[in-house]
Amino acid sequence: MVSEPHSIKNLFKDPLDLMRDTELKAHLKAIKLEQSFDLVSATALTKPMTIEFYKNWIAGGQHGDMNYLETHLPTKEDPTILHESLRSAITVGFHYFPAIRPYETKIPARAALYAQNEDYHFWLKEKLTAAIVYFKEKYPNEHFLQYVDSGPVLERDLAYQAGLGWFGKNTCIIHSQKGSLFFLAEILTSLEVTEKLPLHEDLCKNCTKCIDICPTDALSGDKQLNANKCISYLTIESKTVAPVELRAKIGDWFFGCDMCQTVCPWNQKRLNVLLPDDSKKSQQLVTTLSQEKEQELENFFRTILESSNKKIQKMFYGTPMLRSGGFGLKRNAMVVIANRRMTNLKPLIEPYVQDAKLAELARWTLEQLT
Ligand code: B12
Repeated sequence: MVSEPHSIKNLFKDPLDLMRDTELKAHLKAIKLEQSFDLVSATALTKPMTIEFYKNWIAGGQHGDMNYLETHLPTKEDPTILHESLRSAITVGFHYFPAIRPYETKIPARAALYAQNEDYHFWLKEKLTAAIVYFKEKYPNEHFLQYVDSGPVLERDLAYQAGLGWFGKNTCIIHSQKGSLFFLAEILTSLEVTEKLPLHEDLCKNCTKCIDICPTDALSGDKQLNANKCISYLTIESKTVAPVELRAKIGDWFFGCDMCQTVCPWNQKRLNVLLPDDSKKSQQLVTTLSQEKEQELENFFRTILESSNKKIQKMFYGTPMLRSGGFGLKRNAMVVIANRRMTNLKPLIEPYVQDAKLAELARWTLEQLT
C-alpha cells in the first residue's frame, strides 16, 4: 500500500550527508547548527506515502475520540490546502531526552519522558521561527509556515520521506543513530525541493520487544497502534475514563507512557548512558519507590485531589500536563492510586463518588483500596 518512489539505503546516515543539492544542504546545516536540531532534512510535499494507512485507521475507529484527526484528513492528504504556494517540507527532529527544557518542579508521578520538558509546542516553535528568519533573509519572496504536532500535517510521514528515520513497529520514527526519543516539527515552504533522499531502511527486523511489552496490547502488529488501548491516549488525549478492563494495565503511568520506546534497542545507547536506573525501572508496570518517594507521590496526589480544576490548570500552566486538564489529571491520579494501593488516600477519593464525571471511577478506586 506504500508507494515508494525513493530508494531505501539510508542506513546509519544523517540525511544531510546524503543530500546532493549543495545550496539547500548548506542552509539546512546552518539551521541545524544554530538551533541545535538533531536531525534536519527536506522533502517535496507530495501526497503522503502512508495516507491510505491513515484513512483505514480512522475508518476503523482506532483514533478513539480524537475527532480532530478526522477533520485533518483532507489537509493531511493535500497540504496545499493550507496555502496554495506550498511545495516542500523542511522537517526536523529534536530530542526530548534528556530533558532540554525541564520545568522547575519535577513531578513525583510517573510521566512520559517528553512530558518532563516545558510544553514543546511553544519553545520548539520559537526555534522554527528563528529558522524561518534565516530562510526569509535568503529567500525573501518565498513562503514559510511552521508546524509542531498540533497542525493538520502527517508529521511522521514527512519525516520518513525526508530520511529522518523509519516507521518502527511501535509506529514511532526511529533513526539508527538518534533512536526515537525526539519530537518532529516542520517548516512547510514554497521552495522547491526536487531531490528524493533515500528512505531509512526499516531496521526493526525480527524484533518485537515493543509489541510484547505493551501492557494494554495497544500494538496489534507491525506499525499498528490502536489508540483506544494506548496508555498515552488513555492518560492524555481521552476525554473519558478508561474502560475497567484496562485500568489495572495502566500501572502507575500518570501521564503518557514510554514503554514501547524505552524497551527499543535503538534507544538503549542514550538511555543507558543517561538514565541507568530509571530506564530499567520503566520496564515495570508499577514502579518500586523508596518510602520517601512514595510519600512525595502521596502528597502530590493529595494536592491534585484537593484542588479545583481551575487551580490545577494554573499549577500545570506551561507544562504538557495542562493538556489533560483538572478532570484528566484527577482521573489519572485515581487509577495510579488504585494500582499502587495507596490506601492513605481513601478519604480523598470518597467525595468524588458524587462527582458528575468521576463517580464510577471513584467507586472502582475505593473497591481496589479495600
Ligand atoms: C494522535 C497522536 C498520538 C495518539 C495516536 C498515536 C499514533 N501512533 O498515531 C496518541 C495519543 C496515542 C499518541 C501517543 C504518542 N505520541 Co503522538 N502524535 C499524534 C499526532 C498528533 C498525530 C499522529 C497520527 O496522525 N496518527 C495516525 C496514525 C495512523 O499514525 P501511526 O499510528 O503513526 O501510523 C502510521 C504508521 O503505522 C505507517 N504505516 C503503517 N503500516 C505501514 C507499512 C509500511 C511499509 C510503512 C512504511 C508505514 C506504515 O502509516 C501510518 C500513517 O502514517 C502526531 C503529530 C502529527 N501532527 O502528526 C503526534 C506524534 C506522532 N506523537 C509523538 C509522540 C512523541 C508520542 C508519544 C511518544 C508520547 C508519549 N510518550 O506518551 C506516544 C507514542 C505512542 C506510539 N507508539 O505512537 C511524536 C512522534 C515522534 C517520533 N519520533 O515518532 C509526534 C510526531 C508529535 C511530535 N510533533 O513530535 N500520539
